[in-house]
Amino acid sequence: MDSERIRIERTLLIVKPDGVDRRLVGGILSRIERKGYTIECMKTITIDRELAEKHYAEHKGKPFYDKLISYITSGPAVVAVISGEGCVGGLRYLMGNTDPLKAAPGTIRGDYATNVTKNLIHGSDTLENAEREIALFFGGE
Ligand code: D4T
Repeated sequence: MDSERIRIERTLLIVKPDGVDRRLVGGILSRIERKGYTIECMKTITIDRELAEKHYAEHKGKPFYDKLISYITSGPAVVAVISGEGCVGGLRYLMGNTDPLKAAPGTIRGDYATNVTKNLIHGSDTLENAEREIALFFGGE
């Protein structure tokens, strides 16, 4: 019934450089599509330092910040807008814990990663951040 439907949201997905390098893009996107979400648009880019610093502005000054920026700019990444019912939180569930060693089996990070920096995938954490990140990566397109 319509009243039980959760609202359609949009979120920003990044398959990070290790995911592209390890040829995991297709497998990750397949899980997201099987869940019922839609890939609205997608591109492969090498994220430059300026864009990385804007995206991760909230982490500036943290001990892992420099490593994070050099990793996310280290090679091609796949960036996509995903849509679907409750997909901001839903994609975060599919991704699993930020630290892949704590991510449950069956989640993307739980199944495919071991390292908190090389944790394969990013998904926006709130609706507000999703809109900000989509504008950052796809603004003007
Ligand atoms: P992202 O933003 O990449 O989707 O990751 P999360 O939303 O799951 O986690 P986050 O924002 O807290 O961390 C951003 C990014 O920093 C790396 N990181 C994080 C790290 O290298 N060491 C750490 O201790 C933490 C907390 C991993 C993801």
